[in-house]
Amino acid sequence: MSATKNPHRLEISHFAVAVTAFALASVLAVLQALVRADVAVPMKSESLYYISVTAHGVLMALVFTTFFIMGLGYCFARATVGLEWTRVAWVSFWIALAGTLMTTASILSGKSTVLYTFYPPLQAHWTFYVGATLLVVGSWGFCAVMIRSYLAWRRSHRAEPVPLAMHGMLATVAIWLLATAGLAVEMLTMLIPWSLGMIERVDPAIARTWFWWFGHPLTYFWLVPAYVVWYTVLPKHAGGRLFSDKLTRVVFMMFILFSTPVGFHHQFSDPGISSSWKLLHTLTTYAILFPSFVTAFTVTASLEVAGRMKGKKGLFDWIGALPWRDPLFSSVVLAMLTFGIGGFGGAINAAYAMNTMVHNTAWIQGHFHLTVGTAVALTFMGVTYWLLPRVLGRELRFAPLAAVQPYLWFFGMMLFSIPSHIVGLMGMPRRIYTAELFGSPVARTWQPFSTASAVGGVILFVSAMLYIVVVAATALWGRRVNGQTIEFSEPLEGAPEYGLWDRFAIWATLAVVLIVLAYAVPISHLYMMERFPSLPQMPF
Ligand code: HAS
Ligand code: CU
Repeated sequence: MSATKNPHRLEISHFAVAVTAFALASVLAVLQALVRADVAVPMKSESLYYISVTAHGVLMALVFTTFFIMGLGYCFARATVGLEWTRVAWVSFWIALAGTLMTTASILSGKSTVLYTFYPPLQAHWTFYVGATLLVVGSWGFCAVMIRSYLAWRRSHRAEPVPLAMHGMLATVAIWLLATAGLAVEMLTMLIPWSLGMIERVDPAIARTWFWWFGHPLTYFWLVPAYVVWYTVLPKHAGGRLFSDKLTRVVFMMFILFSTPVGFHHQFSDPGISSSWKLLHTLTTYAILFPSFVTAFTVTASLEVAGRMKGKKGLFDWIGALPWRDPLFSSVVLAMLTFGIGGFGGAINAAYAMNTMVHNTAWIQGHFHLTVGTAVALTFMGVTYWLLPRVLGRELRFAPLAAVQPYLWFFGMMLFSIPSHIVGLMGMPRRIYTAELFGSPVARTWQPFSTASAVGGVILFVSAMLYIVVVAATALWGRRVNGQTIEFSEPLEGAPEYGLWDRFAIWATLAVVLIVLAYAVPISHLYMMERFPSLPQMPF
């Protein structure tokens, strides 16, 4: 099979961009961890540190994830309902790639050091915002292709539930469309005209509100595709069955419903939003914990089923019967264990009063490296090992490296994140360059924790490089194999029936209603209050 004739070229191109972004961002990450531990890395400077943090955040959180999810979505659509509109998918890919290159160049030029949350009044060069917008426009093309493929399938399958993997990917699409509406308002009415000099000032409070309308569901845009793998691939791969198809559909629909109307849990300390609205967003945030609790139960139960199907009868001996050396299995289970801790931290963040303890401290970077940096990213690495033979038609090279890589990631991340949580509680701010804070005595007590985190960072870097080596070697020199197909888990209770949990339009409409309830009044308050918009600020 020559590369040009591979039927999976579309998916492979997306994965290639994702893995390249991941590799670049991993190099930046280890340098940052060393700077924080006060190690004399070459060309160490404040400005380079912040350029690096911006590039790392954008490449990991926005580029690696988005391209990986689009590639995975196309794979799952092709394997379940068939892929329509592939030409639109290709055009969208090139738009997203052009946007990514534009934003990356803008950051590396030093003119757009605004971190991955790009809060005004920090201002980036217009190419940063336009590039990011193009990435999103490309992702909308992906959404259109997924919806079109679903509708084409639905015409000839009127009373059937959509295959579960596609169900989860469609939930991802719905979450993304609702989320990016907020980002579009921020970009088009505020940041782009402001960076082009068409308006002089923007209001940081309003910009942050539109940003977090987008920013929280963004985290579920990352998480839900990982859950799709946990539910629809892992049980089968481990030799078992999915505990409940119906519960899984409930979970995906709950994510559509509750992902967006929670953004104020990132803005508890922001002025201009009354505490009752913040409390409402706390309550909706607690509602969104529910589908993750169900996931913890259902996926673990499915693994127990796998162990039992291998003949284990004791209370815990089924755990030992699971395929711990298999890189997809170990990646996902370690991702789950990590998410148990990250989710617990999330519940603390979401508690209106407790948030003041952790907000803007190193705790937050600890939290999101457990969630997006492991629950999601480690799942995606495991998926890569599973998918490469299936989409490239090549056997995994250096399989023993792939077997140890997830464990290294897990240990590295524990060493990185647990000290970040502790030192955050001790008061260390997040996003600071100088490890010693101009000789402050309290900052000295933080240093051992930053050093431990840096050791974790080095282990993570080694793990990331093992991943890159396996992927590159497989793509270039993997032995050709045929006949590896994408297969999904069978549910324990038999074939599912078409019902309420397949009615996307109902759940998406309810989601819009909830968003309006949660945001219409506080956003209109923000626009009606006397405003004090800000001139642009550049850090250097
Ligand atoms: Fe978060 C900040 C609240 C989940 C990402 N979050 C962030 C930021 C990021 C992020 C990037 O309420 C920083 C943004 C910035 O730069 O300012 N987060 C939550 C809550 C959840 C949550 C309530 N976060 C995520 C996920 C993310 C993510 C998922 C990315 C993918 N987060 C917050 C809040 C803030 C925040 C505040 C703002 C803080 C501030 O002040 O700035 C929940 O969705 C978590 C639910 C999870 C669970 C755990 C379920 C456990 C499972 C596995 C169990 C495993 C078992 C082991 C049983 C309830 C599913 C099985 C073992 C075997 C052997 C089988
Ligand atoms: Cu959030």
